[in-house]
Amino acid sequence: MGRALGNNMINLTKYHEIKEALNELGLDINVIEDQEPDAALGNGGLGRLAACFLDSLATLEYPAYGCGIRYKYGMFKQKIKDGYQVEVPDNWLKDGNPFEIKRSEYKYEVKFGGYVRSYRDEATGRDMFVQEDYRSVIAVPYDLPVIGYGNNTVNSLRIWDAEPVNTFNLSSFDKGDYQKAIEEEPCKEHRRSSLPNDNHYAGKELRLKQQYFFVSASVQRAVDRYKNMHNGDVKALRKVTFQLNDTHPTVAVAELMRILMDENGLEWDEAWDITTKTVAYTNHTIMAEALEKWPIELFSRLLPRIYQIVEEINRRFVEEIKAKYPGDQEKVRKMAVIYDGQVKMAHLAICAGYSVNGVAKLHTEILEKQELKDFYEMMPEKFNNKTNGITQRRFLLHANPLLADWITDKIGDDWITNLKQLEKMLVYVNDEKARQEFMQIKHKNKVRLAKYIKEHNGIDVNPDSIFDVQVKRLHEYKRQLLNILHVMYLYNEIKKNPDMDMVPRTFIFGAKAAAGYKIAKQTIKLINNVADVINNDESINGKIKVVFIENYNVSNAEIIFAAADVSEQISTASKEASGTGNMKFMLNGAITLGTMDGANVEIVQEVGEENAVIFGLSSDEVIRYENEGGYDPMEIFNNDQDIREVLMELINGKYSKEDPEMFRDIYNSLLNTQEGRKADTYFILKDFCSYADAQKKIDARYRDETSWAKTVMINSFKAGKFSSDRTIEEYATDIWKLTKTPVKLK
Ligand code: NBG
Repeated sequence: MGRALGNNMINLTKYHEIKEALNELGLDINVIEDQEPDAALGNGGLGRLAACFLDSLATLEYPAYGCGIRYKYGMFKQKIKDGYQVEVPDNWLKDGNPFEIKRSEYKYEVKFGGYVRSYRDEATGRDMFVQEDYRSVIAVPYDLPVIGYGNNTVNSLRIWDAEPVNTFNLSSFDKGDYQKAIEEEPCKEHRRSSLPNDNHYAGKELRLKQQYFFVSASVQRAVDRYKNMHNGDVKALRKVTFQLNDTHPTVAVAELMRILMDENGLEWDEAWDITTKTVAYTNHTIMAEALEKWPIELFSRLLPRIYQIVEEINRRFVEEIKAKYPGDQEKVRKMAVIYDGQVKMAHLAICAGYSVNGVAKLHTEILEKQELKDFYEMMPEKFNNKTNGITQRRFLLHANPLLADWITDKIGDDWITNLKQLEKMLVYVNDEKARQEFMQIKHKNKVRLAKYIKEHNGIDVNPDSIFDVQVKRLHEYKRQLLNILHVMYLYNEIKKNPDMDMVPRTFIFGAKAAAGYKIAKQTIKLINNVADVINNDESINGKIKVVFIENYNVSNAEIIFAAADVSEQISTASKEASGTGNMKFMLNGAITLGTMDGANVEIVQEVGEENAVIFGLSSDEVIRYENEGGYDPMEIFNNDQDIREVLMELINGKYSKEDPEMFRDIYNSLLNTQEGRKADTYFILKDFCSYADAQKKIDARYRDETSWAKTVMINSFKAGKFSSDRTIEEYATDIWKLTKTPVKLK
């Protein structure tokens, strides 16, 4: 979520007044805002997208809740020590949180473990199921108000905390197992810390526990609330949607079935009819390692009743597959919810959901043609695309007050709730004075970032250099490595040719690596070591500087986006489902240097090819190599002198005098097939030359001040499509089928 104070003042439309009042008191609003810790309840684009959606839902007055966990420790704080990432716990609640309201009146019990006892209910003649000998946790909600922009609508982000059950688990206690009953303190782990992986699923039991914990509580509450408002009638629940944000909350499918059948007495068919009209699924990645699959043993031990229900869903679904494709066992193997000893959460979400959407056009096409092909063939009507967006309230109005005020002076403030209005600014692209003003604002924002970098990293950067920025989670597919290898190459070029004519460039990185992701952490160390060598080499006259900004988070991101000239969006084509940083850079007037991946494709479509710099393999080419082979990075290494030189520097101690072997793993990952993983899985060497060319184009284009200003202004003013307001309107209309005028409930 980032910080709440600034955003709340903005959405109450009182930011300017409060700022002035504080000024009169001799207080600086920024200093006050800096006192608040970021609520780091997620870990990357997936979580921040949800935060933007909440802002848009409230602004558009749609009644919606965000549901999550009140983690005691959020995403770790990153310290850089000696060039290495060190993870420090983020105790964000230690001084209390003024932006939350505890709602003890909405407590729920969540049950884990034990076994399922069944009996026949003589009165109804139905088989009933009860969980016995379980351990339970009490889920207590805290509501964080989500304020709509200037409209008196306040929605809630509801995050669940875990408290111990007052009475001990009775059956353990009866068996004299007192020690067991008190020792386990089952509540703690359910909210201990957020899990730091982005686009990677580690299969930890804790994760499934946390998922069921908050999903069960949220669904129980939603059903109760609905019944309270509809005279106890649960049957019209289909008016509600549970929009599953990736597969993480997919256990909601079975939990809803359980609540409808076991607690409300519905028959399977009735419950299934409701469930399949209330659940919808958004897919956020095609990365194989991100797909959640739970071993049956773990799943059924932790959630015995839920497992029974999933088994029955699977049995019926497999029947359907067989009916549609008689004799085709391959289809069953590829599509079943339970197969090979595993429960496949994406398959559960698709088979139960009434909608399946991707998060950018290209991503949705890849889902339909590749990853989810069989499902698309069987139920094409469920599939649709909802290209991601960002909220301009945080990422322009709050993050970049100079630009926001300048725009408002020119066209009024309608853009705050209708970002397409920015197109009215396009007339200023051909206005010399306006161009100068735009670039002066960019310059001031670069000075602001330079100050931040000086204070936090102790490095002097030149605001007249090109600020070339890559900030996002560290992942091999995002290819921070390609960026830093190119910096190493450029450094070699300058050393060979000290008079080389180039615009000074500051390469800025910011990224957290998952604590257990070795090669990602090694990449951070490499960036810092390269920075150390280059920044201390006076012979290059400050032509390049490299900065790694510690602890990249929502708050410093706001400062970074506003100051960027170049937006690095260089993922291996097909791997980045959408990206949202790309949109934040664009909105603030940066040019995209990127591959044709994720939402970059649509950004280029909006601004025109001439207003972006595109390079590298296309997603089709990548997918073809992956399926058919034919790529050999060693061939490039052997034939390209510059690339070989750079790669040798990974293992000759140039950037690691104390230990020349320090970057051996990175070197190996590029050149050697290891443990079933192909050499250079992410096509870094393959794309290197075209990336270096693209970088040359950036240099050349920046020299032409007029045309550069035009380009970055066009980027900003054509960002209208990428407002999360547009995305949410699409969800509301196409998926949830909500009416345009929301009904105000008493
Ligand atoms: C991420 C993708 C991004 C995308 C966000 C939001 C996961 C699983 N996926 O490309 O990698 O922008 O989701 O959709 O974190």
